[in-house]
Amino acid sequence: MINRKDLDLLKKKVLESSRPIFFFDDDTDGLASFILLYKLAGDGKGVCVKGKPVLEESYARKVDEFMPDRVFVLDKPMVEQEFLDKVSQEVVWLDHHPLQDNKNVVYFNPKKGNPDDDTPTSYWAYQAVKNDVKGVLWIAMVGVLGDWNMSLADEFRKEYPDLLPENISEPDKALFNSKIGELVKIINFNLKGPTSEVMKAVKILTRLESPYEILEQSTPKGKFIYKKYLAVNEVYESLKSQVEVTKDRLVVFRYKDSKIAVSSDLSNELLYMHPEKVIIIAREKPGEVVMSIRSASVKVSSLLEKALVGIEGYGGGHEYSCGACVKKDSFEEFLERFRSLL
Ligand SMILES: [Mn+2]
Repeated sequence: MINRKDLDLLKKKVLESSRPIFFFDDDTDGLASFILLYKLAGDGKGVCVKGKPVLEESYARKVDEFMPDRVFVLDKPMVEQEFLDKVSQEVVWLDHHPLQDNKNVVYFNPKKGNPDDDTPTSYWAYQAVKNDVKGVLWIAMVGVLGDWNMSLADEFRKEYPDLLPENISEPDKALFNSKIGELVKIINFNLKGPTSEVMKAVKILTRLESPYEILEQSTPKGKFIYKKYLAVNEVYESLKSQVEVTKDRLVVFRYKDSKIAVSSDLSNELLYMHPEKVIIIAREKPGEVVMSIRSASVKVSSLLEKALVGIEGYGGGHEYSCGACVKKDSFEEFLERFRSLL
């Protein structure tokens, strides 16, 4: 866990910044972490870091352009040391992925206290700001649940019993069978597509006051977010309908780059529908194939590690849910190896 003293230090760092910049991961956990800290700061700029788990050196240019007084990195598993060395401002990094040993950074991670603590970034951001920023529990819940975690469920249920029914205690049930799960999907789909569009949606999301603005489309801002979701969902549903599930234990679905990356979402939903299968959703990009791999019972991250030996590519993640990228020419060989390991 991250103790109270560190959470207060994080809060102090945010409050003392008059012009902070926030680099956040392109999922609901990253986004919620940003919105929570941004609301505490009352000012600043958010940058959604898409596509890769690492914050690369090239993002130092964004820092030079904006000239912030402090830099925050939220929910990114890795940061290139060159980025930290280039940036002259203090960098504060809040994350919950496996511990890194970078220098020149103030690093908050629950794994420092307990290596098994996976509690999402937005949970810690919420604990840091909750006494100072009101009405943001639903945003924190969207972030935490989006990472398949129920840490805020009890607190949330008390305030929003209609969005999370009493009988739901598992994250997958909450994600696919409740209003708060629907909200996670809606907000998540607003993070898909071209960065300029994403940032427009993010700006609107920072200004919402209630989840019902979206769920009931009761304000123009809520309507905007819902409409973007519908457009992405159309692409998503069409891809989903093309997936063939046979007797084979391994379900592989390969699709071409359609500007919208939904592999992670699709693999999660397919696993929910077919919990006995091992799922690989592969998106073709020029020259490479990017995959989301899921299973409920097989530790796919160790299969992945073995299958990647000697192949041009990389990957990693959690035991039952991971991602990988291989060169297009190596994809078939990778698949063959993965299948035989399985
Ligand atoms: Mn996360």
